[in-house]
Amino acid sequence: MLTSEEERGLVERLQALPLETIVMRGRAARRRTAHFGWRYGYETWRVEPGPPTPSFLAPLRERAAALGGVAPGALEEILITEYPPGAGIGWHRDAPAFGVVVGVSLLAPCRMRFRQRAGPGWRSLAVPLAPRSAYVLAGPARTSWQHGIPAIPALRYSITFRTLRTARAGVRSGDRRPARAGRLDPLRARRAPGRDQGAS
Ligand SMILES: O=C(O)CCC(=O)C(=O)O
Repeated sequence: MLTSEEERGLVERLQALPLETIVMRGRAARRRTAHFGWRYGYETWRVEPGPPTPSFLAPLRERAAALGGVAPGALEEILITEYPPGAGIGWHRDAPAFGVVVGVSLLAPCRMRFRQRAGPGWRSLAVPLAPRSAYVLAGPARTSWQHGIPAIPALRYSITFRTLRTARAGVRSGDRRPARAGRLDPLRARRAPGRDQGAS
């Protein structure tokens, strides 16, 4: 998706952004984020108008839109996430207010894991995310599978572009809440490195 030079340039820009620590259920996560277009409240589960998209992200949004099969302007929300070494993201589905997701992965490689209920347990699989690659979450991968990224040993950034299913401000959307793996399946919960969420 990107050359190494483009990746370097983007990372420099991302590092200059005012990234904020995520606080969920009163606990600070290890990853930091910035939202553009729309802002998702990790404590309120609300989607609200956010700051305008910086112009340096416009060319990448065009490429992401082509990959996701949507118009660039439809990718109304941009989420920048910085994962310091040791950070990941627990099992979740993105809030239902969002539609198609196109993600761009920078710096450290990682594995994106997916799981879906299958009888009393889970069916799961993992997809490697190489540096400078992109992925699309749409259809069942977006709506009926949860995803998560186990802790990464080195710095990684992701830029996720998302369409909005409802353009109303103040949409309350409870689905971004991380899955409580322990409540759903204690055996897997013990094994799942990404389940910590609040500490990710
Ligand atoms: O870092 C990524 O590529 C995925 C981020 C993600 O799953 C999220 O923010 O909901």
